[in-house]
Amino acid sequence: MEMTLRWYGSKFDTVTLKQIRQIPGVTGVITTLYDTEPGEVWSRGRIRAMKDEVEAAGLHVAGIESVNIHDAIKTGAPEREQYIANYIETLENLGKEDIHMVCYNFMPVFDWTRTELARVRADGSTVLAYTQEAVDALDPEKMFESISGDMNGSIMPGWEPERMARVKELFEMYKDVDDEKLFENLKYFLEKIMPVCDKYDINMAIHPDDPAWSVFGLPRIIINKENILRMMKMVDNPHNGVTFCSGSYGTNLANDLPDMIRSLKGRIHFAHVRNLKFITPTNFEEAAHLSSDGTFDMYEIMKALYDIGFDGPIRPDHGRMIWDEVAMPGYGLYDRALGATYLNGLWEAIDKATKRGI
Ligand code: DNO
Repeated sequence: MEMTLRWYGSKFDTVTLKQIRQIPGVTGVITTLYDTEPGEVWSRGRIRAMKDEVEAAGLHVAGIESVNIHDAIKTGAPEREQYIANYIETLENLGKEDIHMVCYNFMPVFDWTRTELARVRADGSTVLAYTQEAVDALDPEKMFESISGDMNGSIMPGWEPERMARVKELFEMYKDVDDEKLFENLKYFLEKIMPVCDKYDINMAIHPDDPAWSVFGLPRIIINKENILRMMKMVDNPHNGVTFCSGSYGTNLANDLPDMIRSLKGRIHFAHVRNLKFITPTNFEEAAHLSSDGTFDMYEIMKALYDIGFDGPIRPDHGRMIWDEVAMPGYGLYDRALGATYLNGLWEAIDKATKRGI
C-alpha cells in the first residue's frame, strides 16, 4: 500500500503540500481538478499542471478523488451519451498522464451526509456526526443551510452551494429512479468506460454511499457486501473496483468490515480508513483513528487489507479538529497526520509479524 493524504489544491486547502510531505511515510496525494464541473472534459494540460505542482513539492499524484459523474449518467437521461463520451476523454487524458486510479461515486443528489460538522467531544475536539433523527426531521432542501454555518468558510466536495441551490430540480430528476434503475445505469456506464480503462490500466474505485442506507427516500446501492459483489459481477473486469471506505460501510453496524474486505480481493483499488464511535446504531460521530477511541477494530481492518495483498493508495479520512486548527471539517492537517502515522504503525507491525511467522 501507499500512504497518501487527500489534498484540496492550493486554491482551497488550508493544508500545504510542504506540510503533507513532512508527515512520515506519506508519499502521495489524492486530489482532483477542483474547479471543474461534473461532465467537463479534463484537458491533458490541466492534469499536467496539477501533477507538476504536486511533484515540485516532492510528492506524487497517487490517484484522483473524484472524477464526478454527471446526473444524466446516474439517471439514465438521453444526454448521458455525451457525458459518457466526455468521461472517456477525461480518463484517456488521465491515462496518458500516467494516472491509474480514479475514485467516483454513484450517489443521487447528495454525496456523503452528516448532520453536524462540529460536535464537541469530551476532550474538546470537534468532529463530524450523524443522527438519523436529525435527518428525518429535516427538509432535504434545507440540508445545506443546516450545516453550512460550521463549514469554516470552506466548500466541501458534494456540498457546493451551486449544487445545493438546485436540490429541488435534482430530486425531480431522480423521481423515477429506484435501486434497480440505478444499478442498470451504473452497469451501462461501466460497460462503456471499461475499454478505455483496459487500454490505460485505470482502476475505477467506486466510493460507497455514506451513510450506507437510503436518505430522504433516494435510492442508494453501494451499501453492503451483497450489493458490492453484485456490482463486481455485473461488470466482471478487475478495473471495475472499489474504494473501501471503512467509515462509510461502517455506518451500518451489520456490515462486517474485515469480511467485506476479504471478499473483495483484487478489487479494492483505494482505501479510506477511519473509525466511528456509535452512541446508538443511528447516532454516530467520527472518532480518532485509534481503535480504542471508537467502535471499529482498526487492526482487523488493516490486517484484512494486508492479507488480501492490497497494494493501492490508502488514506486516513475525516480527522477531528484538534489543537485549535481552523480547517475544512474533517480535512485538517493534525488529526489526519496522526491517523496516517497510526495506520502506518499498524501496517509495519502486521508486516513484520507476518514475515516472522508470528
Ligand atoms: C467525503 C468523501 C466523499 C468522496 C466521494 C467520492 O469525505 O469520502 O466525498 O470523496 O463520495 O466520489
